[in-house]
Amino acid sequence: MKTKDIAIVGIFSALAFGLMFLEVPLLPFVSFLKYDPSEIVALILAVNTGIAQGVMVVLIKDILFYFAKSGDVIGIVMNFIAGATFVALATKFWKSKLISSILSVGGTSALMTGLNAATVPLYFIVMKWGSASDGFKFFLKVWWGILVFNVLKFSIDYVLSALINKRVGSLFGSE
Ligand code: RBF
Repeated sequence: MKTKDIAIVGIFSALAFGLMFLEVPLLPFVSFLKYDPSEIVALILAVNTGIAQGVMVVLIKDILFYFAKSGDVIGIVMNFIAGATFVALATKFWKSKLISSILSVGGTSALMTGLNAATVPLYFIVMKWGSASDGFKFFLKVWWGILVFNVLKFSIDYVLSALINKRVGSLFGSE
């Protein structure tokens, strides 16, 4: 990465970090899942400069948010895996919006729903909500809600990123 790339990653990370405070739960029965628009900033940078820069923005805003607000390792790691996977898949196939949107939204949502089978039981123990088996039973009840949350979150991110990028993409000398 050149000096200019590092400066841009810094600016975009600061912006994404700020946006992460806007987190809202989309579905009341899985309120530990929260939507915030910070991945939009990472995806716009990624499609204009490269996947590595976008993933760096997701990583830096998550580390900052962990220390500034959340203090929750499981939540922040899940947020990073979801954001990095989404940005990488969407950017890799960005030339075809149909393929890119289906692969990134579908792939990230399937992966995250699968990972939740393990992290929800773990989260139950950490939060003292119950045993791992209570957590797994809860997962079996709400797995489709977790899937819907992810599809909603990343569909919103994808559409807004594509729309905003149409207007600001030229600032990077592309699109
Ligand atoms: N974020 C996602 O984008 N997709 C997920 O599937 C997802 N699963 C999570 C599971 C658990 C148990 C926790 C605690 C968080 C998860 N998150 C997920 C992150 C969450 O939505 C939020 O961004 C973080 O907790 C930071 O506040």
